[in-house]
Amino acid sequence: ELLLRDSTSRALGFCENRDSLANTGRITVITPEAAPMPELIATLNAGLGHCVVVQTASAVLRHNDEVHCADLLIIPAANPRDEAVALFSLVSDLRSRVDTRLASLLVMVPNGNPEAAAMFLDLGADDVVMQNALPQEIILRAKALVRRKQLHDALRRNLLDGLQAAVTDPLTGLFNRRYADHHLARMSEQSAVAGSALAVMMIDIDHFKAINDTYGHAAGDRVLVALAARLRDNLRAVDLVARIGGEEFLIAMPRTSARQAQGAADRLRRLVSQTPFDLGEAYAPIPVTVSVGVALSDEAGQTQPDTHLMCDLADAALYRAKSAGRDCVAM
Ligand code: GH3
Ligand code: MG
Ligand code: MG
Ligand code: MG
Repeated sequence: ELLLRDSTSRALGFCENRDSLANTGRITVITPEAAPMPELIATLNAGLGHCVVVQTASAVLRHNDEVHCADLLIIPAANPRDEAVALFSLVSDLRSRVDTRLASLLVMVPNGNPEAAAMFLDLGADDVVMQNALPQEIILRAKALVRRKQLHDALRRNLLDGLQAAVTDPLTGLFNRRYADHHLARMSEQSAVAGSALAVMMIDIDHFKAINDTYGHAAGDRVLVALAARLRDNLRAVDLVARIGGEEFLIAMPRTSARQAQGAADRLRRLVSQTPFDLGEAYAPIPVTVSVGVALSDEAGQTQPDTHLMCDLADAALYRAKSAGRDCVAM
């Protein structure tokens, strides 16, 4: 079955089906103009399975989302000179666009035109094949390029998953302590450059041991998850929120004055205490309070904030908030 689509049809159905196509890969032939190439398509479909899509070049460049799922883009040979020039710019466009730059790219070159072959490779084609090559050669090159793209995808996914796991607290999905240390150092550099103040808060749940003892450890975990979401949802995208201990959270807020930090800390404290945590039918809503310690960098911002010192100061402030009776903010 040949999927021939015009510039207005959508490729999404094709992409959703990607697992069933994984053996042969997702292959899109890009024609310089609207003309389909029955011989080439028949060759590819016979050798590769039923998975070849044809797109015109203008449609590919107009609709980003129609080709981003291709493993292999094949560009047939262009014989007239002006068409060849258009293909040079098509290839360099495909190489630079975010939705196509990771796809393998195979260009078919007019017979006896080694200059064009070199030019396409130089512009970023992964491989070239002469127009009069045997069908087996075209198929084998296409298969190798599909395998290479799928291997790259798998490696990239593993790498990204690993990076994500390395910076994330698995229970709450917040950043973990390791990432928080790293990110705080960057925030400190930025606040020194901008000459603005940085605020650091330590938030610790009050009598969390009693919550575990009363409702069970599983309920305690769900309180941690819900509280993490409540914090995250009520801060700016530029603010850092991390779970740095069992029931301890660190928040860092750039460009934040002492008054603003105090206000934010008290707003978060009330956000927790004013609405008990509803874990569903099995539990009565669980009342939770937190204590907050706040530290502020030198507001003049002349020197780079020492983030270790700021964390120690925020910890000391948290200790004072606990001593003052909990459910309060200390600076
Ligand atoms: P305080 O107001 O002084 O902070 O009292 P607290 O009970 O919160 O403090 P403490 O440090 O004595 O106890 C913290 C408790 O948090 C003890 C530990 O069992 C619990 N805890 C730590 N990590 C987790 C977790 O991941 N899940 C659950 N459910 N409990 C945890
Ligand atoms: Mg404690
Ligand atoms: Mg506690
Ligand atoms: Mg604690």
